[in-house]
Amino acid sequence: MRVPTEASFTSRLRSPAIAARVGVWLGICFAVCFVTGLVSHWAQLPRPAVPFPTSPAWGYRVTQGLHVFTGVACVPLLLVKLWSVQPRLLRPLGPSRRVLLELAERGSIAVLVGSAVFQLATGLANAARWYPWQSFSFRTAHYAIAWVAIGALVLHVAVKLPVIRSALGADVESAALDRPTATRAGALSRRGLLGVTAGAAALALLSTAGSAVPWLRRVSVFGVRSGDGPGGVPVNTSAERAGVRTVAADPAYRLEVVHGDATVRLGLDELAALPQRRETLPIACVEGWSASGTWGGVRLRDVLALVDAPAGTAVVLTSLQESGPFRRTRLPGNFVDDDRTLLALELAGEPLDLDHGYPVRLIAPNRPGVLQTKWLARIEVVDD
Ligand SMILES: Nc1nc2c(c(=O)[nH]1)N[C@H]1C(S)=C(S)[C@@H](COP(=O)(O)O)O[C@H]1N2
Ligand SMILES: [Mo]
Repeated sequence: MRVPTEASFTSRLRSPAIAARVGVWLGICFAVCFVTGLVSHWAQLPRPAVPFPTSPAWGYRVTQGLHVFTGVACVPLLLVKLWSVQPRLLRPLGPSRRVLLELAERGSIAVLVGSAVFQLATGLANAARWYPWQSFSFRTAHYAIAWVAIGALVLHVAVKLPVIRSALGADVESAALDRPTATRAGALSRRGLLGVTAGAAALALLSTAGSAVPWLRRVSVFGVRSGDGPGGVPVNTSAERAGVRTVAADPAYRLEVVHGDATVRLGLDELAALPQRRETLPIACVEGWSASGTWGGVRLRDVLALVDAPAGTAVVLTSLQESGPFRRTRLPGNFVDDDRTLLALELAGEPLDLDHGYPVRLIAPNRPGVLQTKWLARIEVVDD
């Protein structure tokens, strides 16, 4: 078998004209994905140095939807981009005084490609709720590698700026920047390939975005979650899976509210006797899906007033669920103080379904779904 060299690739489509244009789209999707990813990381910090805002209530729904769906759109863009530059990666190293420079350039490309593939693969697996890894935390790894990817991307764009500018400045079919052997007409024109690539990215986006945008639901064949589920809100972990079926349905259930030495235990009747509120707030999962619900229940502040909790203090919420990463969360003071933060007892005018967190769940504005703790057992005021 002959090892291919740069010269063995003869299609005119593998050109800087394509690489630069697809690169711009990929760069835009990557940048949106990076920034919204930082927002998501911030939203999930238990003790953020700068408080994550509680408004707008739908903010995280939008940023996380954008994060996942632009990430999905990156997949076809990255594949076409890699295909268009593949011959260049096989180019022999130049004269010795340039070897170091070229090694640095190729090294940065290897880091960029490796980290981009890692981000897209782990992100997709997470959005599909497939967790093949046990040995590392998804969030930590995805966050760390994001910085590697964005750093390598900025370096890559800086190094390629002259080529990018000439390629974008010339007509897409211009041969001025082509490799000498890239002369064979492809099955498509370059415009045609760009059209197909944009179409594939749009299709990838539309096929998943319906899990957040109701009117797209019917075209979203790959949307992980749709609008079905009790009260029009999908179920993430069921009560069965969380192992709480029996404890959650126990008539002896009491919600424990603790502040220092003060403890109150509230049954469902006592919670129902407190002033009832109604708020329309979304569940916005880190996996990208989201759905709005009208929740009824009591204000968290009203319940904390029963144990004389001062304003601005954080609470730790613990679920009846005995294990699992989402069983305990910390709710920062600005979320505790927000009037819209509820201990929900109802969804869409019906008692909360067992799978949505019956008897009591947290629902707060602009909070990642993963932190909207279900099947609450205990709320403790903390001062650290
Ligand atoms: N105790 C507990 N609470 C939980 C979870 C869980 O697994 N256990 N899943 C979280 C996640 S990831 C999401 S997206 C929301 C989903 O709420 P829903 O199933 O009512 O839609 O609940 C959150 N609360
Ligand atoms: Mo989630």
